[in-house]
Amino acid sequence: MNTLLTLATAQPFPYTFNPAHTALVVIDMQRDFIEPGGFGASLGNDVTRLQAIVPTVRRMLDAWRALNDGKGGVVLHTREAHRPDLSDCPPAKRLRGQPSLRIGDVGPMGRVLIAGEPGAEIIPELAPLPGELVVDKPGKGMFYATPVDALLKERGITHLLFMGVTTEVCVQTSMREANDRGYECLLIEDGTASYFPEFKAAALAMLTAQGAIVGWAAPSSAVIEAIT
Ligand code: TIU
Repeated sequence: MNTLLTLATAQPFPYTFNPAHTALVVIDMQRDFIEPGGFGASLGNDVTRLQAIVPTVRRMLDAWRALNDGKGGVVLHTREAHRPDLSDCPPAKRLRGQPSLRIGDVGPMGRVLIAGEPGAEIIPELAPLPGELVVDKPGKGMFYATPVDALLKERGITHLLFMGVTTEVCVQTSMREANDRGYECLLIEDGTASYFPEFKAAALAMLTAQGAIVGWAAPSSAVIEAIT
């Protein structure tokens, strides 16, 4: 689909994008954040709040994958995952606080937040399809120490639609990094979740304030209606 579309109800004002130059970004929908026994739970969080968005994320993904007669639009999945030798995990990150399991420790889903371990995989319901981009990132933002900017530029991407977890940590950081690099960003508000609902609400408000200082927000239904 190579045409300009406008989401008239986007906040804080209408958002215009061309699906041919837009990537759907799915941040860190990994077992380690969404299932019991992973990194999110080890930090003391209730993971059920994150499970609630899975059907919505899947519906949005299915609609995006149906673009271009089923060939799909550009999809980027990120994973927060470190190398097995932890050379890309600063001690400041690993040693912070008193989690029940630290990054690299062996938990019920293998070594916590380590690339290749079961817990670091994207949940099966949202598994990437062949041809979709999958990038491991050592930080909260998807541009830090990753090839994401080059991968998007090679594909002519100028606009990003964000989903994933958690809203105020990896999603917000990635959206801010993208905004600073000149991408026009929209957060799909029912396709993102936080362990803290008040933080999700605050993140949505601060990203879209001051005339879309970081970007826009809209529900998945508006995006799906526009592209189908
Ligand atoms: N703890 C928390 O809310 N989030 C993270 O540690 N990583 C992501 O958001 N992916």
